[in-house]
Amino acid sequence: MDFRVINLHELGDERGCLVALESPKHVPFDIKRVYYIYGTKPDVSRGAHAHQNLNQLAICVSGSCVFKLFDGRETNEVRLDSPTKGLFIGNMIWREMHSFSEDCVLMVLASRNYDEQDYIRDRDSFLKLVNQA
Ligand code: T46
Repeated sequence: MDFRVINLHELGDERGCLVALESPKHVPFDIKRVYYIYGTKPDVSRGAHAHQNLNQLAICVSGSCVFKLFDGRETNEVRLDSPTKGLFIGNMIWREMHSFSEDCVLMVLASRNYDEQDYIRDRDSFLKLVNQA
């Protein structure tokens, strides 16, 4: 499955911490877009889609949440709970995010501009596409 956890190097001194993200040094694609998700209500699940052509790196810069990833065969769960933990997600991975903490700020770096046509939001269509590949 095209995902992996990337440990982000923390630069710190007596004043506190800093994480710098540069592509291609730390992020394995050119960054075209950044968005962040916060104020997610308790018990809410987000996502429930896949992307046809998009690489992303997700980081909980505050708080925590869980990504459930599915490639049509296997399911994996990754808990993001540190600003030094990045989750890279490639193409054709169905993702759902849940268990958001109240203070969660989920920042996502993306390789392409926003394009609704790139989303597969219907699970049956996703399953058909991955099973024929
Ligand atoms: C993903 C997961 C991790 C925009 O207008 N521009 C954007 O760049 C994005 C990301 C979203 N939007 C609009 C589209 C919807 O009207 O914002 C609204 C909420 O987006 P969505 O329901 O797709 O959000 P999530 O949390 O379900 O999914 C998001 C990303 O869309 C998706 O690419 O992989 O986070």
